[in-house]
Amino acid sequence: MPKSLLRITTGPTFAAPRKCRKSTHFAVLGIALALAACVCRADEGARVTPTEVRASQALTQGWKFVQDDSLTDAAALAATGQNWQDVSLPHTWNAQDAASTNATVPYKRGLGWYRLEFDTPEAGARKWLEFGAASIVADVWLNGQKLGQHQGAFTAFRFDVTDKLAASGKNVLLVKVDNREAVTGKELTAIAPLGGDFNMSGGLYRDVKLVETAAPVHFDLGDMGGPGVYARTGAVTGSRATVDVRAKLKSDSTQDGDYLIRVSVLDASGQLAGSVQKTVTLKAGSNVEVAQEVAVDHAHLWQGVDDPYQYRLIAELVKSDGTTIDKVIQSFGIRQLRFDPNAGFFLNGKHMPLHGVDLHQDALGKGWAISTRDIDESLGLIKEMGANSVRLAHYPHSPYTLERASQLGLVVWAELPLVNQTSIPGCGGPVTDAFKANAKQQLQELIRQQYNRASVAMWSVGNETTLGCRTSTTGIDNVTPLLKALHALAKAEDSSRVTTYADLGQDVPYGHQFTSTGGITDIWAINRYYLWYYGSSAAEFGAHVDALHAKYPNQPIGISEYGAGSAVTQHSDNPLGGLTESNNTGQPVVYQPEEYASYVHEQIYGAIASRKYIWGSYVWNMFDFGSGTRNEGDVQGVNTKGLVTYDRKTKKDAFYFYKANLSSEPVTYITGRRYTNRAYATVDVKVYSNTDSVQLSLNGTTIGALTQDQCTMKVCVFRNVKLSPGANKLTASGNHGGRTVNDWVEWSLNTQGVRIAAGQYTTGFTSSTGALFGSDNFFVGGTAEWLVPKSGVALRSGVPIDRTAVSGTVDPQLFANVRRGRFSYDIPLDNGMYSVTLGFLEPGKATAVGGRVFSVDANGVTVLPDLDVLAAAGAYRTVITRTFPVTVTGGRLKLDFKPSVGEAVVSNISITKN
Ligand code: GCB
Repeated sequence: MPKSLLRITTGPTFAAPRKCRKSTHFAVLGIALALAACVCRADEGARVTPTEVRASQALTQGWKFVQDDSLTDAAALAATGQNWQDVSLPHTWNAQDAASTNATVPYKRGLGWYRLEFDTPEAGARKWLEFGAASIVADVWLNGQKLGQHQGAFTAFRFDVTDKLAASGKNVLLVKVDNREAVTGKELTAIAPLGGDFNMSGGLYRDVKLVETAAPVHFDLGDMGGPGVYARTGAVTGSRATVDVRAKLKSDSTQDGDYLIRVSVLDASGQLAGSVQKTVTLKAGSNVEVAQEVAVDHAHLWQGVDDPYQYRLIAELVKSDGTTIDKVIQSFGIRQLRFDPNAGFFLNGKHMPLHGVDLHQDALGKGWAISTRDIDESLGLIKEMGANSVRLAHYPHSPYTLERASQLGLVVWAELPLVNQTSIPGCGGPVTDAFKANAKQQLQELIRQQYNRASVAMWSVGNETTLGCRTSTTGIDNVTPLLKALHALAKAEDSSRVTTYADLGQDVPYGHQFTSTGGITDIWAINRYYLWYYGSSAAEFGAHVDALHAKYPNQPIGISEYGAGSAVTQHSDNPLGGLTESNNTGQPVVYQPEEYASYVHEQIYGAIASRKYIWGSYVWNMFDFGSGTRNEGDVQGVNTKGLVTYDRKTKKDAFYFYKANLSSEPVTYITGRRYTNRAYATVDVKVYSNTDSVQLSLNGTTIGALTQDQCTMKVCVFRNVKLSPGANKLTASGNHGGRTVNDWVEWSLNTQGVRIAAGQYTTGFTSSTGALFGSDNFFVGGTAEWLVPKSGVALRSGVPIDRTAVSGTVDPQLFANVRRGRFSYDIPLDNGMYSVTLGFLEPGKATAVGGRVFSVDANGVTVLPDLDVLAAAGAYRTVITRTFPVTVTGGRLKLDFKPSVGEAVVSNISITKN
């Protein structure tokens, strides 16, 4: 702060809040710092009102728009916009191509031109144009004069246009918005983010306003898009709290003047809870920062979702005649945040593990041009699920989102858009000064613009910036210095909050040994996709987190991402039956059954919840979202890891797993409800419920009941439920303190016998004869395998993939996977006589005749002795089948696959009743 400009005044008398008279007359002290102050009691100064002094005109209607990469600045300035499209804000030209579930072409990244004619407002001393955001770079002209450029897609920026507005008649505002991709040699390489698994909608996707101040002296509108007034909780002692407030002032006056800066805190009912004031002399043209402390007795704390109480903080700039000439009004919560490396997160001293979700800012058919209703809908679903925190990935979200999160009590992780890379191309390149400067600028904008939000608990300086960066092999670490600089900058901007970071995969085996990021920020968090991109168990995940916790014993650790893709039209009878298809690998279809994702959430969340040192965790992601490079599940151009579909209409099963665990509302939810045409007559019915006990009935007949202690993590499983041919109505009734919460599903069974696609975790493949195959089920032991890997570690291993096609069958899909090893199938069947057909092929090219020999027993009797598939088929990946009769007497058929050389294999099993 330029303290030399701050002078104690010679004693003008300011009208003060009622009964606050004694210190309203200021003494001449002649020193720069100590200023006279007055603290008002809560019953005083009732005239402080939350009424705006500034005028503000929304510039959202009447825009003309053209997306045209070839238009030059000169041509655009000369254009009248006559043939351009009529649009209103928020707007993006990527509403369709970047936000659809069927994105077949890359979304358009280029130049968008916006033109608006508007009248000069009559009143107002200073006039500022305020842009909520422009993605990614905006060049702005007013009446042909360049106002400037803003670089960065997510933060607000303003221009003082007082002297550039037309004296009379229309003003012409022209904005060039550029969302081209960062490519070597192009200017956008200096702007974060340089990468990311999400679409960057181009356009003026938030609002634009013309703000008029009443006087030439005002709270600073030129402070990186911030409000100019910055408040934070000081001390909380007993029921008394102090609020530290910094006000930045700007004089655009030609004269020096004396002003009173009054800061008041109003409670939720509008009563004054505390007030303080100071006088300053503002020299013509100067900037001054004034720090004050407001005391609030009987402080009502902001206690997250339990009690998101907010005050209103009102900063007033008062002239010597008592007129309030500027006012900034901010919602404000009094709260204290603490992170402990061993005990996690505390809000106002109360332990509160953060159970959250990650959120992007897009919506189906809208991209980033979302409305406040869209935001309400998204946050409403997060609240409904019972989450208490949200990570606003991977960039600054809108002020409305932050305001609503604060109102709802959601603890917010706010993030700088530094994603995946710090240089172009990739990791080998140095971080340019321009890029560093831009990252710093965006971080300052983020912090200043969101500083006053009660909900914001931490500033994240980036996400996965180590992608592909192996300092050990490149000898270059272009991540650590930048993260350290950003951490230091965040602390300088706001020492009241912690910094954090979302790490890609430090110390994860599976080819993720990228540059380490632990130990840089105050707290830390890790993005980990065990059971999805890598890893085979939650125990493995847990051991990994424990090891990182031990490695950084003083740095609180959280889980910033985990999750799995899922399609609501793809299902599984047994999610453990096959291998995950985790990303697009050029395959025509990438199957992501909903039930597998539920399994991942149950497992990983279980491991998280049992570790008390983890300060918080975030599901990736609350909603499916647009990501151009993806082609997975039943959608294209979408990341499918949402707990809710892109259109917000379908809550996937996993949503209810969390709701049962997190919400205080009673939940009874039968999973697999969208898997209606069942492949198997015998099913395990899984109910998510937090009620005291759940009862299940089938077609009106009670099957059984489970009490909560017979369930694990609110997962209650009714085993071996036998469906009848045709329609089956299953009803679950949860009993919750005398209240009953019901759910029902209707499944049909239109198949007879049992058909199993071995090694496959997706159900519903139909043979050329119309027979329905369920996913691999009833197996004991063995390992699932693809013939041609579809994703995961196998694909990343660099080992060439053998794509030899399957021959000798019209149903190659049923032979795409195998179960291998020494294994059995224990299949529930009605007693009777059956015919069993097993499908085989030799999957491995390296196997020679005699290299794989096994026998198959049915209920203890060898039915296929010494089978050598390769010898029998005559060629590798050529199908053979073997059929044998069985008689079932004890309600089960046990098939044992017993290798004598190598491993046994099977591709599919068909059992039909004679
Ligand atoms: C991550 C990234 C996130 C991706 C996510 C995924 O680690 O931080 O941006 O979308 O993984 O789905 O792979």
